[in-house]
Amino acid sequence: MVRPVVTASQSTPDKRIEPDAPELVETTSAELGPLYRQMLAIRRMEEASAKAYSQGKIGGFLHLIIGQEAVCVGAIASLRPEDYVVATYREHGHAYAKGVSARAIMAELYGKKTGCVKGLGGSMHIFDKSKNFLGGYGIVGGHVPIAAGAAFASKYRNDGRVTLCFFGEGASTIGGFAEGLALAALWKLPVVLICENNQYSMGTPLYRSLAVEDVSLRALAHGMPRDRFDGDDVVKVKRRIAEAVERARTTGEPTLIEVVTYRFRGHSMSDPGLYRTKDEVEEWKRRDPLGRCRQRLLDVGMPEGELTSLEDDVRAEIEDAVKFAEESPAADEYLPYVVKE
Ligand SMILES: Cc1ncc(C[n+]2csc(CCOP(=O)(O)OP(=O)(O)O)c2C)c(N)n1
Repeated sequence: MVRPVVTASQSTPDKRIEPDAPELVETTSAELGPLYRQMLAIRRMEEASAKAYSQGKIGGFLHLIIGQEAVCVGAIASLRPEDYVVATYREHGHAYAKGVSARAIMAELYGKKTGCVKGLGGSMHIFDKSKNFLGGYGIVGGHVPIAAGAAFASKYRNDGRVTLCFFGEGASTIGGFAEGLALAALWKLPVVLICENNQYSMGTPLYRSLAVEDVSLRALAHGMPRDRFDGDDVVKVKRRIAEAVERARTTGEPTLIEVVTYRFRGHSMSDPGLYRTKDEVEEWKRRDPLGRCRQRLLDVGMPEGELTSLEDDVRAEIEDAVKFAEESPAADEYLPYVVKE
């Protein structure tokens, strides 16, 4: 059963930017090539970590983003290096797109000293201050006020930075989300709140957890601009998020954006995903954003040979990251761990 979407109240001005446009967004191979490279590297990194996890080389939980890569890659491509990103436990791809190396991420997953959190954070706590990647959080929705706080600091310092905050549709029912949203709107904080609606919170489909399935409508209660579109086309994601980033940077106004997407695998490695039919998963795989991006790259004129060498380069990068993680020393065993500058 799919419930009808409730329309916005007439008394609240709806600052939705533009209706969703189904047609392809114009691009060039110079723009699309690097985006495809990042999406492919994230896909290969996630596949390599799934393999290592099933071999017992990675402990704890492991939440993969396979199928959703266009969202973090497109969104983060609209940022400057000094901008901040705050994400959930499904954040390996976001960290990579923000500039954290595959070596540092993979070593962190392996619990090695050379990881970006010295092997003590693991999969859900990737963090890299030097790249302005502010985590990696395991408490659903608990990181939204943290993102509002980072944006508050930018406003206070007048440093012109923007914060992107990623979360799932399940997080939109949590108190931390409501508090972060309210403060961002009230104080006009330069933050873009991005709901990656992959349609399931663990095994719960969205129609069983949300009375109103359009998460972006929450913006209306706060007089905040909103947007909602599908996450199949990485260039579209980049363009639409860039509008919100620009607004945050120039006017300090926050935006709530919902990107509809799909995860191909279970919630985490221990989830066989029995709550979805094979047909449903196959249908979404057919519109795989990675495959579409590859085809688009050929369509806009990247020669096959160039594409193959890009893909070889990605394979080598991820193989190197795995080797690096395997050969690195284990994290220090004893806590409390004192981080020295
Ligand atoms: C406060 C809190 N409640 C419950 C959990 C257990 N939990 C972990 S992930 C998750 C589902 C969240 O779904 P969603 O926000 O849609 O993100 P997705 O995993 O789909 O990316 C839940 C309930 C948690 N980590 N934190």
